Amino acid sequence: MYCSSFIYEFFYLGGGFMKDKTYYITTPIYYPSDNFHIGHCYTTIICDAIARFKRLQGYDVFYLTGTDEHGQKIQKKAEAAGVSPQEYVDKIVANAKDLWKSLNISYDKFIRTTDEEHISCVQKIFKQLYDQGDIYKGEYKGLYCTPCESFWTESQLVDGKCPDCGRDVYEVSEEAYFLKLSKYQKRLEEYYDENPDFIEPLSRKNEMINNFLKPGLDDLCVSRTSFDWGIPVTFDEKHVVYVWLDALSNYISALGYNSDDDSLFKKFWPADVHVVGKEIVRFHVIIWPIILMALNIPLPKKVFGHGWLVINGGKISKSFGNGKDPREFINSYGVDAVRYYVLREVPFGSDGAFTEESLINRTNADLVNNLGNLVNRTISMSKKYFDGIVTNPKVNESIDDDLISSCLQLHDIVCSKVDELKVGEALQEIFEVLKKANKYIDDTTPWILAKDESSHDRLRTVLYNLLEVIRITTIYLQAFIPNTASKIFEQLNTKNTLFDQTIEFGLLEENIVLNEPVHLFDRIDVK
Ligand code: ME8
Repeated sequence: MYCSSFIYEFFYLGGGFMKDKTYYITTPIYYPSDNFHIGHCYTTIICDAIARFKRLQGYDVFYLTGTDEHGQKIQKKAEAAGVSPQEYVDKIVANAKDLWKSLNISYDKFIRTTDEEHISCVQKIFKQLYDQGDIYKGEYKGLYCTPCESFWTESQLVDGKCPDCGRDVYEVSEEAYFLKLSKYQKRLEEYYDENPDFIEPLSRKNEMINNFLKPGLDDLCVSRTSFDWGIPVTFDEKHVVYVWLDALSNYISALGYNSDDDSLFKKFWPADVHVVGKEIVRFHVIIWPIILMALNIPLPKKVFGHGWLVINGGKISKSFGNGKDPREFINSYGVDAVRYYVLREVPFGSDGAFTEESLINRTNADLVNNLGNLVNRTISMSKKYFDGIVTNPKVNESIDDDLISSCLQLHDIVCSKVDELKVGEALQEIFEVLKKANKYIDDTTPWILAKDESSHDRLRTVLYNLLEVIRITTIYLQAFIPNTASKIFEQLNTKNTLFDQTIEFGLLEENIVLNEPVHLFDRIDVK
């Protein structure tokens, strides 16, 4: 007894040998039917900021993203392009990885549903669910468009015709396997009741209950025979696994579930949060939990459904063709301006308009006028008046107190905002403190203190306080705008950049010499 509890404490509760705090965060796996647009960047940047923040806090983080590569749509796109589906998706995945690199996305794994481990994991899941009676063979009835070779449901039709080509559709049926969702409905409802934070924001939970659970769940079609770009069902080879069972399983196949090495699964599952767009919340809070219940696996702790970036009132999307290549924004404004904009502009959970004008205004107001100005003024004055040598003779005045206490209060505020996934609000709080620091410069008038030798010690303290605010806020900013944060640390020349070193004011080392000021952001002219 003594021994086992000792082992438990040593290995799992921070004996230093193994990290005890884990955090698993995922984005949806996107369809590589076309190159990604700023909407995909939105989810991926938000998850990246949260993952980076958790790493700063000392969590052992696993950040997963990837691509959902099977299905009829991709098969058709590939045919139209005259290449095999695999060649088609390979090209888009290479482009996506390059995009994530240019946005500094720090994912731990990029899963592709064409990965061998994923395929074998899904095949085993399908077989197990079939063997235990949760999947059964039936008949799939749908409306078929012959020229498009596509099945549609009644609600997808436009004026009773194929939504793709506008031609007539015919009722047809095909043999298919189904997952018994209805069997698990009651357990799912109980799970929602017992875990009030499972679906966020709350409005999405009410929508799920009213629109899907109350009318009663229909069993889900999980295999198809009318196309073959999918994972073959091992015991009935004319069938391929139909999208959502394949796609959702990525969250556990990526961790080695059902493979020879499931150590990551043991370490990181259940996920702390699946972050998804609002249109796919229902798959994540109904189908996914039911698959997991059937497999006897714990459910993820949270599914967060965020709103959409919209242009002229409509969702930015591949099919609407209004998704500009995000690299154009990165090239014009810089990676951190794009990251900052998507993190700060839209309250997480709501829809928000994406306009280049608001990106420019946000960059000028916050990054140029506030952060850039503060860092540049402070470092330049330290260089000019004291050759960049940092000292603090502690000639304090009451005006310092508000700045110092606001800066120290940030720790709790920012941590709890990130825990609530309110990254925009976390940034807002940080930038409020930066604004106070700029005002502190205006109020303490260092250029006047500099004129009188007897005020030089006060001037040293003023500059020290400013540098210390910059040091502390930059520790947080590493999660959101990592390139800029490293440029600031380079100028500060400090070693005290750990997360825990935000809770004490005065840790900037005395007698270090600041490096030359570096311009952080250019003002952008409104077109
Ligand atoms: O749905 N605003 O893939 P998908 C905000 N493969 N986010 C947006 C957005 C916008 N305008 N447009 C896209 C799929 N997104 C499935 C997912 S998961 C097991 C399978 C983001 O390529 C948002 O996260 O259509 C949305 O949920 C996702 O991209 C949809 O990507």
